[in-house]
Amino acid sequence: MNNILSNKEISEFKKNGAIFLKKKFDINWIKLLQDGIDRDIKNPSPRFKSHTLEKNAPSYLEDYWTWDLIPEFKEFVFKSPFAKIASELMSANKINLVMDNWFLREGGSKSTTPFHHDISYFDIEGSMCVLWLPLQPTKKDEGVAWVKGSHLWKKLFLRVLFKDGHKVEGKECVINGKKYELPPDILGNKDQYEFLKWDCDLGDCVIFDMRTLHGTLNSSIPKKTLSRYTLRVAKENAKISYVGDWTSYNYRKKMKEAGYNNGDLLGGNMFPVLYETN
Ligand SMILES: O=C(O)CCC(=O)C(=O)O
Repeated sequence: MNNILSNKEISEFKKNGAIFLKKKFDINWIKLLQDGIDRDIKNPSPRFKSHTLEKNAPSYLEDYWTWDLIPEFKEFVFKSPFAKIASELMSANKINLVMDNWFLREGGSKSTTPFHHDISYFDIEGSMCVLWLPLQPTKKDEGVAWVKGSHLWKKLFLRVLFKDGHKVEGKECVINGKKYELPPDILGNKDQYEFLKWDCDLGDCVIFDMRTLHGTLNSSIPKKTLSRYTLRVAKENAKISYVGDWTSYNYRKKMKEAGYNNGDLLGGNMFPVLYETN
């Protein structure tokens, strides 16, 4: 199969921790995902939540791990070009699904995304990347910004709740030999960091390393409702690693019930193979 990406794009991803890709997803994929969100909102999973505290205010909504509940998401996960693109970016021979979710910020919502990196939210260790695919044209100050090169800091930061107030979960600690630190105050020290952010038309996307810090940089409030589908995948050799009670939320329970133990390679029903080289 021909490569989708150039060597330049792959080395930019490895160096910067995030890359903007133009028109890699056909409009039919975007429409399918919009339909998926509509279906999910009518019949949400138990994980669906609003991160907005103020009653009756425009909300910031999310559902996750719904690829096996929503047929539109399942089709995208298994058939879209993302798994092949991820294999090229991570020089992988095999790509497994980690988790999908979507975010929707209603026009007028004051809720924002805290700066965080996704690696701390998952009971998995290994090379992973994330697709961020806007489902409406999204200007660079309406979406998320990435801290350039932060995937190479060799740091792990405590998880931050997306709910308004952005509470940090847990205290600094060492788990399985890994040190978890308080996240840096990015917004209070913007001049110390270099940010990556892009205007996205329909079909454009950003793919980022699971360790790259990202969040809302600009406090402007979106006038129109904006949504995006995000999808996390792992390279071969990624393993289950339960990292302590402070990350324990409802998918951990499902993983344990399904028989996933520390050190198991990804696979099986919850983390199926999406792409494999011959
Ligand atoms: O797009 C958003 O609103 C948040 C995305 C995000 O932070 C993530 O997927 O980790």
